[in-house]
Amino acid sequence: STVHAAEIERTFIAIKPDGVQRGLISEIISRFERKGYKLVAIKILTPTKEFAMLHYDDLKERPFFNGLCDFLSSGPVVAMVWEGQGVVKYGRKLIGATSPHNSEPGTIRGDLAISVGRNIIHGSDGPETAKNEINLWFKPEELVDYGLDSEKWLY
Ligand code: 3AN
Repeated sequence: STVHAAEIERTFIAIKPDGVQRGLISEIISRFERKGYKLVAIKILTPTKEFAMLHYDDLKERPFFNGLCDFLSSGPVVAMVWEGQGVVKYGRKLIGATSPHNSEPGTIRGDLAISVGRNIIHGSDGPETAKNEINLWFKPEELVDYGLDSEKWLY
């Protein structure tokens, strides 16, 4: 079926410094790609601490906030935007529960991580957060457009 541009759902996914250092970039990308999602933006950068604090602003009251921001800004991060039907919610499913102790085998964290403070990947937790995070990390011109019929062979 034809999907109109306004309906195309996008989410922000980041491979955190531990995932990059452990050589898990291709493993993580391949899980999203094989599912049928489209990569519409990607870059690698080391965020500043100030930028990490903006990204995690909703967690600023939590006791682990400072350490979390130190960690996110400690090395290269792969920032991505993925697109496709249900990608926000299903992306969270691919990622698995926040604590790797609770994430099921078959999920990224369930298969690849053991510690909540080093859980290798971030994914937007809802459609509004996704929009805000995409705007924070990317300029509009950094996102590619696959066209209106880009999903015709998938669904
Ligand atoms: P998620 O990343 O699954 O959306 P959030 O938004 O609750 O989970 O937490 C954001 C990040 O904060 C987590 N990915 C994790 O790295 C870190 N975090 C969450 N809870 C803890 C905790 N109890 N101790 C240390 N870090 C934590």
